[in-house]
Amino acid sequence: MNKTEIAAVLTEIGTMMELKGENPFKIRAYQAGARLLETLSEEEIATRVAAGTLDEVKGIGEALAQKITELHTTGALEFHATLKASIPAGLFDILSIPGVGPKKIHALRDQLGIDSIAKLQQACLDGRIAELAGFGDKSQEKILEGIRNREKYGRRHRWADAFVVAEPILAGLRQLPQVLRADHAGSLRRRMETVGDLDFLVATNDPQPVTAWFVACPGVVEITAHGETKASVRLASGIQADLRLVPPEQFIFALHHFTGSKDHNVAMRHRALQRGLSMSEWGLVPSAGEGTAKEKAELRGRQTEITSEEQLFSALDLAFIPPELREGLGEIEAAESNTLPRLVEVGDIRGVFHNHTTASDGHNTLEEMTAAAQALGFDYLGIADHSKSSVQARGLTEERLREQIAAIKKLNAAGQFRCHVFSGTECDILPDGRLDFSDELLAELDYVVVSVHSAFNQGRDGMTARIIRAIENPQTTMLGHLTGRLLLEREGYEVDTEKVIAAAIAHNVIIELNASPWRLDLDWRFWRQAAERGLLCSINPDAHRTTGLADFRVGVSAARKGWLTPAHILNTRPLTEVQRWLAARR
Ligand code: DGT
Ligand code: CA
Ligand code: CA
Ligand code: ZN
Repeated sequence: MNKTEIAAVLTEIGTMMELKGENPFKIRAYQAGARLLETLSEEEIATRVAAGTLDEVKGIGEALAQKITELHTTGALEFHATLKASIPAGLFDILSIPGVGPKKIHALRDQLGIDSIAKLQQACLDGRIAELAGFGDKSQEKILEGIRNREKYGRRHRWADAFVVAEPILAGLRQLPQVLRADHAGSLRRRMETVGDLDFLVATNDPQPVTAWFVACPGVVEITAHGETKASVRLASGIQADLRLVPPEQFIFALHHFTGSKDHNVAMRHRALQRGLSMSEWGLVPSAGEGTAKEKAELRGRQTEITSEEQLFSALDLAFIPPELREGLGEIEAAESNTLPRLVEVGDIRGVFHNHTTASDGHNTLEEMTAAAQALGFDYLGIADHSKSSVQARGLTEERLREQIAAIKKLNAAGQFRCHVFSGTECDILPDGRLDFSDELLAELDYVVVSVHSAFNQGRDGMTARIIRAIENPQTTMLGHLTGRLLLEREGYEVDTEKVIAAAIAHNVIIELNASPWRLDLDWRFWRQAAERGLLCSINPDAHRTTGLADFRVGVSAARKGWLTPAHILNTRPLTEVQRWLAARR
């Protein structure tokens, strides 16, 4: 196991001990041990495990050292497995509700015998939670809302979660000898931020073995339909998946149809009708009663020539519309006049801002993050650890930030990495709109991301004024996760997004497209108009570990849905241009 995986096990042990109401000192030892471990490099951990010197690290006792060693060498820990088996599954379910941590869950179980979400909901409805010490009316209401959201959100999945499930299934389908072509369709292909179910489409002349493979593929827990040309399953992750099978000459029409969206399809069919054609998942044929028999025969002949979506769009006198744009929001008009944007692509991104290290709540060191950024081919990496008010994220004090600035200077000067590192901060926007660090300190940085992490309930006007005040600060370079939403977990706070966008444009401040699959904030629906009005975007992975850097790709998908081109995005620019742009802002 690597250090991040080991740390996750230690943290989970701490959580489970808290659920059981065990000794707080012991609990803290595991939590602190997990954090400490992550500040060490992988090499140091490996060396110390081999030499048996882990317990010489301050904060790692003998018992902890032994457990880390067991995890590092065997990848498992009996103590952890036994502990997990002793806890009712319902308690873990309750953990997924915002606002109820392990300590509170222990109290709920201890005092009211609650060990499932159903019992918790009933206790809230009876008003029994409000009466408990440490809870009250407000937290009872919040728990109820959390349970309701869980039901509402439960039917959908974040895009990235759906994608990792879908990829191996598509790869498996493509390997079957009977499968001539296969692709994703639906919201996954359109790169919606959340996905209801997966849609697969296959071209084949021999469907039976393909459906047989699909309903038996790994992860299937239930077969909900199994017909000749269609099958549906439920997967272990809770995701449902549809497979449709068509003869090869229908593939492109079906792919277009099942990619959607419905609104896009309606507009396309309308356009086809205006041309005397009837468009469906089966094909593009002359509509009944129109055209001569010769014309119809000619069109049927042409249909067999349609083997790509480019050709399909072209048959309706349209430029190819990328799936991300097929939302019925003006893409057909733009394709008709050949004014579709040259959408940003993964390969356009030259570097990424807003990333965390072990200095705050990240899981990898500055050097590890830089090496990972370089391995992704980036020319630059922006570090932006939390500021001092974000205590729960171990935000940096002034002194520690100055140390980090010096460490980054040293790293750049050493020439160990080709990838340049920018010194930044993710500076808290305080409840009154002031920033968490002084102007003098902020001026020492290459760039400043400002974000709201506290006092979410100020109301629309209060929050809008607060954020705009932060935007007006001359030290601010970019605004982080504008609404604070966590997809399928928490709605954003109330804020007048349009006003904030206008203020950012007026003050030449960037708004980030936070590329974390949990956030994708600012939402793609705002970007087209905002960019037209002059807003500059930065696609920021908000990475908290080396693997999180790759999330920039999810951000590129959202940017594409927002009609953004490379010119709208700071981090498509080469290093020297970015340096010049940032310097001009300081
Ligand atoms: P989802 O699964 O809720 O995230 O969204 P989609 O877009 O994947 O929807 P889904 O799985 O129900 O259907 C896939 C596509 O098939 C959809 O985007 C468009 C097409 N489609 C399905 N039903 C209809 C329909 O009744 N009318 C039209 N025009 N298209 C449909
Ligand atoms: Ca779907
Ligand atoms: Ca579907
Ligand atoms: Zn943040």
